[in-house]
Amino acid sequence: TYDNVPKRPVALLGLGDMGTALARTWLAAGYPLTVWNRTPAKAAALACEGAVVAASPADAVAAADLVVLCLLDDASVGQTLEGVDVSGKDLVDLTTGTPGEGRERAAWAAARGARFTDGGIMGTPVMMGVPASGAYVFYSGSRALFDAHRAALEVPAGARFVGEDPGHAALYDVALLSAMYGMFAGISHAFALIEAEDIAPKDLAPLLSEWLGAMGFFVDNVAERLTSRDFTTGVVSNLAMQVAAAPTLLRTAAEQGVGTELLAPYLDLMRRRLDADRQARSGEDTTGAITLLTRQVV
Ligand code: FVH
Repeated sequence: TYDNVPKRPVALLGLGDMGTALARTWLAAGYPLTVWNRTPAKAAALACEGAVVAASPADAVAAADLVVLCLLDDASVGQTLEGVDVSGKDLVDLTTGTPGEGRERAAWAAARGARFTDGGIMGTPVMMGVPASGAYVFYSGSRALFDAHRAALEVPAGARFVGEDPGHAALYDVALLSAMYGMFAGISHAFALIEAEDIAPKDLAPLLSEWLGAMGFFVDNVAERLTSRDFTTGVVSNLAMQVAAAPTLLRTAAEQGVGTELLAPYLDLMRRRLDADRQARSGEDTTGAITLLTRQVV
């Protein structure tokens, strides 16, 4: 789509696993690329592939209008850019951080005369530059920056701009990652249950994938209930039944000699929601339990 767009230089600071993968996609797409990494040895291979290796963060920043950061955490971004003149630059921070860190970094950049867009990468290094992988990046902050560099930003992965609040890219990123870890926890518990039996993990795997896929409708159901604030059960089994069934899940774990530390917290949340007003809430689904997490019980 962008074959006729002039390829303006890109500066990339951070050559860990992800930074190196990003670098290779820009080199492969023909972008003039300057790189910097705290440990210079990690830049050697990229130099052979066509990247210019900067001697310092300041030299890297000076080499391009678009400056991409892909470092370990926000503290390392602060350390790397300490004392560097970023005025007039367009900073894109692909380092994973919190929404608050994104907002503070945007204010930090604005105070130094730079535009800022934060990014949250939804993908792994091997997925970069592979459109079929489905990887993409949430961006938020300066829309003008995003529009000006969209072609370059879409080289490693898809680009989804989620608003001018510089905290929102991180918020979407962490929301999806948090859900992923909840799913990983459930999957881990399921495999632990069969561990002591004559059941091969590969026999459970397709059943688990199929079931998790079938439960995907739950996401939209929760969104509808949170929007309407009507937690009455619709397509999901009612809370009273689910709380009544929970001990069976816990007793099964005990029978199998499996710890319940991954499973018990959510079951307990459902129980607490029901116990607070059993009569009113037995006909709800599980969505109302979210209000216990946000401490805004309705
Ligand atoms: N790898 C992944 O699967 C995930 C996918 C989603 C997004 N994350 C985030 O991307 C950031 C970078 O991740 P990474 O995989 O490249 O991480 P590492 O391989 O550990 O490389 C870390 C780089 O950060 C440099 N660094 C660390 N501390 C400092 C510092 N104080 N000052 C300057 N640079 C620093 C480190 O340099 P060096 O150790 O090679 O000298 C690496 O370049 C990250 O936010 C993920 O959450 C990746």
